[in-house]
Amino acid sequence: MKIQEVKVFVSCPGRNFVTVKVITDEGVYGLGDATLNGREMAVVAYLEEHIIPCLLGRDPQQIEDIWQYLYKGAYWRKGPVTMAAIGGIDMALWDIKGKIAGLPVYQLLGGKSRESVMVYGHANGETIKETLDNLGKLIDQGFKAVRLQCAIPGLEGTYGTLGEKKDYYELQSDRPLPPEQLWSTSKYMNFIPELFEQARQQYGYAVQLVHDVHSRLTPIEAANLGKLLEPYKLLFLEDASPADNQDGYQIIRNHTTTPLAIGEVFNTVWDAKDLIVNQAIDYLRIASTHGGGITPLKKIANFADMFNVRMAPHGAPDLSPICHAAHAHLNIWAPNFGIQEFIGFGTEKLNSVFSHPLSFDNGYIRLQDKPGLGVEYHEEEAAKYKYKRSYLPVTRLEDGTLWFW
Ligand code: CS2
Ligand code: MG
Repeated sequence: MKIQEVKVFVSCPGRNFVTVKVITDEGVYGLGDATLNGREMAVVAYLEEHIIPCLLGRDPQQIEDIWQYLYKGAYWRKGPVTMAAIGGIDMALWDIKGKIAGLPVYQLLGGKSRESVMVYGHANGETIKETLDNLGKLIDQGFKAVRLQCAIPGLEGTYGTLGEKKDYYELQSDRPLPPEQLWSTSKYMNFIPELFEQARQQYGYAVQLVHDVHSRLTPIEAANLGKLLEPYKLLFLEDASPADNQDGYQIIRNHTTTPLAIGEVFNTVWDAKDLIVNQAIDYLRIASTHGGGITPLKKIANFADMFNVRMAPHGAPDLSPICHAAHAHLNIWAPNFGIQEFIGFGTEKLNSVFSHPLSFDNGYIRLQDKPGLGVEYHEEEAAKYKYKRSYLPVTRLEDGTLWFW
C-alpha cells in the first residue's frame, strides 16, 4: 500500500478548519485535523510545500517511522505550525490503519479503559447571575462538571465572555485586525472568588467546577488565586500562569492545593516535561492536533501517568470534529484520562461538513464503534464555505501595556 495523494482543505463552516486527507493507491483514505486558530494558512503552506512531497509513495501503515521522519528528520523541529501539520498527517494515518484493520482507533491503542468520556461544559455570563443561570441549565442537561467564566465589572470583554456574540470569531468578523480586550489583575482577583462562593451556595458541591485564567497571572498571583479558591474545591484551575518557564509552576504548587491544568498551547512533551516530572500540575491539556497527532499523545499520556498527571485535552470549537474524535479514542483508552472539555456539537453548517461518531449522554461523550476515527468529510459542502482571515483577540492593561491573552 502506498500514499498516492494528500489533499489539504481549508473551509469555514462558522470558523476556519484545515483538513488533511491522505489517499492510498488502494482507495482507503484517512482524515486529520491540522487547524491552528488564526494561523491556518501557515500550516497549509508547511503541509503543501514541506511535508506532502516527502510522503508520496510511502507506506501509510508505517505510522511511527513517518512521524519520526517528519519530527526528528526535520532540522527545524517543534513549534505550533510544524506540529499541527504533523498532527493532521498522523491522525489521518491512524484513521487509515483502523480502516484497514476494521477496528476503531481506540482498539489499536490498547482497547477501552472506560465506556464513556466525562466532559465539562462552559457557563459564561456578563454577570454572576447570568453565569450561574447558565450553570443551572448545564446541570439540567446532565453535565457533571462545568467551567465558569464571568465578565469582570469595569473591564470590557473579559476572557470567556462575549456579550451578544456567539464566539471569538464573531468578535472580529467585521474588523480586519485582532480585537482588543482589557485586563486588570486586581479587579479580577477581587471579583472571581465571589463567583465561586455564590456558585457553591446555589448549587452545592456535587457539580465539579473549573475556571480558566487564560495565562493572565504571574506565578505568585496565581498561587494567591489558588488559595482564595481552595474553599470552593475546583476540579482544576486552568492556565493560571504561562509556563514558558516551567519552574514558575513550582511557586504556584508550593502555595496552593487547588489542582492545576495547563497545556492547550503545548506542542511537544518538552513543553511539559518539568511540570510532569516535578508533579507541578494535575491535568495536561495538550491537543492531538497541536501536539503532533495520536502517536505522541499516546506516549505523553503514558509518561504523565507515571507522575499522577491526568489527560484533559483541549476541546475548544476551533479544533475540528476530527480532532474531537481523535480525543474520544485517546480518552476511551488512556488509563490516566481525567476529563474532556466539550462545548457542544456545533451548528448545522458545521455538521453538514463533518459527520462524527460522538454523542452526548448525561454528562458523558459516547463513541460509536466505526473503523478508524469514524469521521466523514463532505468535500462539496465544505467548498461552499471559503476561508476567512481571522485573529484571536489581544489584551492590554488599562494603561495600554500589552498583556497575555
Ligand atoms: C480556551 C480556548 O478552550 C479553552 O480553554 O482557552 O478557547 C482558546 O482560547 C482557543 O481555543 C484559542 O484558539
Ligand atoms: Mg483554555
